[in-house]
Amino acid sequence: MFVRAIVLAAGLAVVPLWGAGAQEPSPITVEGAWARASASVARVAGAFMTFHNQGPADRLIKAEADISQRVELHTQSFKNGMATMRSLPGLDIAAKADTVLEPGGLHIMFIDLKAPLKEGDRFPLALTFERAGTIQVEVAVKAAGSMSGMDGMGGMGGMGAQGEKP
Ligand SMILES: [Cu+2]
Repeated sequence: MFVRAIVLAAGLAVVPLWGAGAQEPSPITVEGAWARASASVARVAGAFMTFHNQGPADRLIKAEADISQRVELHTQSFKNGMATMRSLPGLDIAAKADTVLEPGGLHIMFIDLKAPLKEGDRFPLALTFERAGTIQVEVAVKAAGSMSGMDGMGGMGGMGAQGEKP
């Protein structure tokens, strides 16, 4: 009974730390977070990035940023040559694998932008995972013409901060 009590206590001590996204290093890191610059009339923009997960399966359940009235998790698919998007309650993050958000697929959508996103801008984005807690990243805004985004962008400073606030 004594040993079991210690194990229980240790378990309880770890859970709140993870929930707060504090001392424990997150098993999830975020790389290359970028958003496409918006035309001055557009009220929406999408953001893309890669999640490296070294831990168990997780789920991205919330994204928050100050740049728009709403932030949603979206998936995009093509039907009869038309791109359609729909919002998801969460994005599944596979265990010990990379999950890629990219144009034409999964993305984070900013709806009712407060101001147009301009190339070279950066803004903070808070991502909340069911298990890993909240991770702060910095999103770099790239030219509206960055159609693929994933090509040749490696050295252009799209690396997001990870784990803790700057
Ligand atoms: Cu969308």
